[in-house]
Amino acid sequence: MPSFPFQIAARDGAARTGTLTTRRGDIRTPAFMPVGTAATVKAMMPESVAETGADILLGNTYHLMLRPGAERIDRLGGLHRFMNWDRPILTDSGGFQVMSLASLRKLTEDGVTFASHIDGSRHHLTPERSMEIQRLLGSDIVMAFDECPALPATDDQVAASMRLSMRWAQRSRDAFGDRSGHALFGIMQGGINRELREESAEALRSIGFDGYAIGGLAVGEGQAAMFDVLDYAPGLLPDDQPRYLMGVGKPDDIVGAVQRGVDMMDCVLPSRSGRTGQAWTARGQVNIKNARHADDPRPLDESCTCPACSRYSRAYLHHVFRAGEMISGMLLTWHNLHYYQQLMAGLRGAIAGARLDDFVAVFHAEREKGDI
Ligand code: PRF
Ligand code: ZN
Repeated sequence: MPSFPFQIAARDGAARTGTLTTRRGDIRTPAFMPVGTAATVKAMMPESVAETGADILLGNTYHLMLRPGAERIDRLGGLHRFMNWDRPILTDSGGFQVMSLASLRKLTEDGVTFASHIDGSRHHLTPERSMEIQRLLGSDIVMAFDECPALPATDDQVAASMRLSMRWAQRSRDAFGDRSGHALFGIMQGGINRELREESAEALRSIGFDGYAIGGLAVGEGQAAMFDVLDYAPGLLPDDQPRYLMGVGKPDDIVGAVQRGVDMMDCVLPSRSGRTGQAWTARGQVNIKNARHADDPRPLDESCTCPACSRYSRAYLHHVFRAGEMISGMLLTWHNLHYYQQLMAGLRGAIAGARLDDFVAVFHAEREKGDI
């Protein structure tokens, strides 16, 4: 029995819309999860994140184990209480972040030893320790401990890495045990190789998880190669359980992934790009730094109801970005998260109404027009 009931309300082609029910509230799918790496979605109050329409946040084992420490968060009542977010939290398991952020990494069958990117201190992370950290944090959806090979990689390297991740998936399952009210998701690897993806899916299905993630994509292979994998990978996973595509993506990546049967996604893009002056709208990307906005009294996006668009002009957003004011990152992050959640709501409505193809056609046509 999966820990969380997953009710699929409607389907359109390979796409699905439904609800994942947790003790901390419902997650409407397809769902976009904002990233709250260091126990905060940067530049946002948690109640504002909820107002954008987010049902669930992503947290990170790697960052929180280093600072402020999982045992400390546990003593302070868990991550939800610590960061004042009472809805569901999914935590990534740490291996992927070690490989992209830490130095002096040493990978063995047991796990990975590394030096902190913050102070150089030495740490060891294993499937068992990752499960313990995610338990101490109080994570609702725990991710299995995996390894994602850096590109470029040969088929032999990708195969060896995937098989290690599958052995770690079994150890994650064993260490997680039986925790009612908490779900454990497995992570498929295998790069862009179909046989390896099939082998990985089979290994995960025979272990048995509450949901299944597709890892190892959006790591530099490009959208066409990613979509080629997504044409078959979701279909290798149980149809009646949630499928989560990790670290994706741009709005058009999200739309393509949902069309191919993905139920959940996360990405730093809307929050990170908000802090660098990039806004996402139905008309594509807007760079608020650009001098053309300096005298523009119009809102960033005429059709958007977020605070940045309903209360401020492009000229103001341009000014505060140029002046380095903190409200710049706050307003653009709010707008970007709002836009992403509106996109997800649009996708859910279109799937429910069996008009996803029309929705996607309009999505692409609007972007073709460009920002005015
Ligand atoms: N594994 C884990 N986290 C991830 C990934 C992965 O493969 C990716 C790949 N896009 C992002 N985050 N554990
Ligand atoms: Zn807006």
